Amino acid sequence: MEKRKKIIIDTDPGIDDAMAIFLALQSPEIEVIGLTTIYGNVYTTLATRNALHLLEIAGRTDIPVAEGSHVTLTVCTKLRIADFVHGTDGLGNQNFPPPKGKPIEHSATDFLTQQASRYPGKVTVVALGPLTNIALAIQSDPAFIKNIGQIVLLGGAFAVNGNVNPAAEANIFGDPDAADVVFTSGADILAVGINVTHQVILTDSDRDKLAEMNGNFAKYLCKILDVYFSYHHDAYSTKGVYLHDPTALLAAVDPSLFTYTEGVVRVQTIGITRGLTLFYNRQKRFEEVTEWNDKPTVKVAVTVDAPTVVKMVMERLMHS
Ligand SMILES: [Ca+2]
Repeated sequence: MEKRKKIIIDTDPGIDDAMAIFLALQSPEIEVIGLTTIYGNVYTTLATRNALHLLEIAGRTDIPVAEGSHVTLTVCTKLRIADFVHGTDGLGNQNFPPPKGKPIEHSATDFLTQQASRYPGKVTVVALGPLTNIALAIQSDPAFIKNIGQIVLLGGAFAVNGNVNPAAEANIFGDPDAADVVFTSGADILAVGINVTHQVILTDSDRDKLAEMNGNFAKYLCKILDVYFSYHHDAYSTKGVYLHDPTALLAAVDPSLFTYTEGVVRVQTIGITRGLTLFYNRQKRFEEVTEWNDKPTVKVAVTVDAPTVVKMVMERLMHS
């Protein structure tokens, strides 16, 4: 049992976050030791409420929820909230009753640094929202980047257009300063961008199959997925939805489903390209000193075995 990878999911639930959380709980390879919350799809207060609610649906109230930052790393309160993608409640406008549980006393940042130092090298953070909490953990505890096993993050648009605007992907756009801190921190990082997750589509017919299942998770997800499917039909004309967060979660469960490249990533923090993730492949050695020099490298996912990812998502969420 101790061979199971310990996972903390940093999340802004969010419909695909809900799928990723359930998927994590259904994955025998990993042990979810906590959820930390962040704004993104909804404000942080609602993200915390939704995280508690999802654990109650799953019957896993033994898992602690630590509330994260309400503002960006630069203490900006003007946040971009994607409630038009996920519903105003973040969970498909179902107006679920409030959860009975409460978040723990510790902040997300404290929880992250404490767990990393308690199990050095053994904890993987799966970051499914803007990276504020992770950046705060890096800044508040110099040992965090050494103690944390790996940070698998859903973020960035590598050599493709973003999904907030042509430059930026939503999680990075949510807090570009935090993202740049994380990418240049020296921690072991695997970034899964929308160049990869846009290959992983849960189709309308997959969803119909899910609807026929009696499993607890399948039933619940079918209720909340309507809003998400409508948004995708309108915004992308796809016959399905992108499995952003579940795909990133599976990168922590089974990295062999992906190929990746390694290089330096910097994030644009100002101007019309704010939130742009720029990957330096190190194939040219530049004469002049650049902002990419002497920065640690990160892994960036390049390809994904999409059929297997979809199959795993379906199988694990069907049976519960
Ligand atoms: Ca998310």
